[in-house]
Formats: sequence, C-alpha cells, structure tokens
Amino acid sequence: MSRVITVGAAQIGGIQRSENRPQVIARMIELLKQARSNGCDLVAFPELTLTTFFPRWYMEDQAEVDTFFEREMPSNETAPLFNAAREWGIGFTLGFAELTEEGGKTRRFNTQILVDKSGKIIGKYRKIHLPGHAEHEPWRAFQHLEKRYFEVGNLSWGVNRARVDLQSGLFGQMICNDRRWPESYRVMGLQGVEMILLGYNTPVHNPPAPEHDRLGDFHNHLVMQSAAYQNATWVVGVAKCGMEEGCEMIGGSCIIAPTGEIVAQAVTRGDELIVARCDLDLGQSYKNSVFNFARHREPEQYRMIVERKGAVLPE
Ligand code: ING
Repeated sequence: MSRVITVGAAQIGGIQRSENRPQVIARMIELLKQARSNGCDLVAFPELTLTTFFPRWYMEDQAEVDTFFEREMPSNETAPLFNAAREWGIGFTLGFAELTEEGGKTRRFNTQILVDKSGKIIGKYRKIHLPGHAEHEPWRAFQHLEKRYFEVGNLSWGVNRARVDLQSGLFGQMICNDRRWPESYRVMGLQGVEMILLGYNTPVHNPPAPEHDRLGDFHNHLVMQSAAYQNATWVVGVAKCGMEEGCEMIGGSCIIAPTGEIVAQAVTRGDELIVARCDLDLGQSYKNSVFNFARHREPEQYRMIVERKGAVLPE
C-alpha cells in the first residue's frame, strides 16, 4: 500500500510594505481554499510570508525592524490561517520572522514551521545559510541584510515523523539560500527524509553578480532537482515572487519527485497554487540502490567538508 499524499505549494506574489498581516492572511486563506477543493493534505507557504521582504532595506531603528517580526505563533493576526487549516484538515508550512526570548536574550531568526492537520506545530526550522551582508551597502540597487537582521539558525535540519492524512512520513524543512547548499539536504537525507518543504524569496537581480541574473530560474530548479535525486526525496519549493517595492523576484514554485523530475510548476509570478499527488514511497528504490548511503558512502574521505570553511588552494 503506497503512501500517497496530496501536496500544494501556495506561491505568493508581491507583498507591498503597506500591506498589513490581515490582508496577507486573507490572500493565504484564498489559496488554502483552493487547496481544499483540490484535496490537499499539506500546503507549503513561502519564506517570510507575512510581510514584504524587509531585508531589502537598511534600517537603523531596531523598533522599526521588529515590526516585521512575530513574537508569538499563532498570534491574533495569524490565528485565522491556523483556524481555516484546522477546519479544513490541511497541514501546512509557514515562513516568518521569529522574535523570541531565549537564554535571557532577545533572539531573531528567519523561521519556518510545520503545522499538522490539527493545527499543532510539530516542526520548527531556523535558517542557517544567511545570504547577503550585515552592513549598509548603498551601491546596491537594494540591500540584502539577512546577516544583519537574523541570527544563524540553531536547530540544525531536523526531520519530523508526521502523520499527514492517514500516512505517516518523514518531513524536513529548509529556507531559501539553504537550497543552494548540498549539505542542507544531505543532513536530512542521512535521517531518511522523504519530503523537504522550503520557501524562498529570490530577487531576479543579484547586485554582486549581475551576469548571473539571466540564469536565476535555471539555478533555482537545478539545485532542488539535483538534491531531490541525490537524497531520494520529494522537494517542494515555494516562492514569494513578483514585484515588491521595485524589486522583482523569481517565481518557479515547483514540486519535485525523488526521481529529480518536476511534477508541478507555477506559471505566474503571482498568487498561485500548484498541486501534486506525492507517493512518499517513490524514493525507496533510490534509497535501496544507487543512493543506499550505508552501503556506498565513504564518510572517512569526506572530513574536509566539515573541517574546512573556505577553499584552501594547493601550493
Ligand atoms: N534569497 C536568495 C536565494 O538564495 C540569493 C539570495 C539571490 C542568492 C540570488 C544568490 C543569488 O535565493 C534568500 N532569501 O536567501
């Protein structure tokens, strides 16, 4: 009996700075309604879904920065999303900026949670690969200050055994830039992950390397497809995209099978739900053959990957 679940990726178009959380939540519930009529068991929402992508601006006033963060989850403003999902029996992942008190300190993370069909948060991930820069760089058309506004995540990449519909599966999470680093997937592959859900906000233009801009969509799918195959897992990538305050972001939300094939893909840069029937057992033949890690990997030979941060050139 194969474990088939119906999964949706709820791509969200531009959120303008003036849009408030209730307006965004209403757009998300609209997509959740579509997911319901498509029989979805699980829906993925993008990175930092609740507000515009605020790391594009240099802000010195911490109070202003903190207006983009959530101090509790769910909150009064996000409760309607949790209530709708619970009522319709749909699990979901949600990306948001998390402000929390931990170890007597105020901590700020770029976070994503996995919520089951009963509305219970059963998984949390805090973004580890923070791209961009920490200081104001006015030469850029727009900033990318994730290194300034967030701490590196402290939860590693966990894999949750979760019941979605009648099936229990192994679900993992990552966020945006993490998807460009093979290590992110492999840590979960080594925990037997069967489906990785990730949200992203990716500008079309990358100021330090404009010559890469023409390949943004290609690189987006390249990294997720190769990793799905190399770790024999489903990968669901969902974009916050379109034009936000003068900054265009790529779409390309997709659902990728452990074969590496894209089985569903968004065709707009706006609010768009894509859906696929995902057999969580599809990766088994890969895990038992070409990517049987226990049989074929040689970790003794891989030490450099952990011990060395940057490349060191030979003499
Ligand atoms: N965004 C981008 C990403 O990794 C980026 C940053 C853009 C990296 C373009 C490389 C090229 O998709 C986030 N939020 O990580």
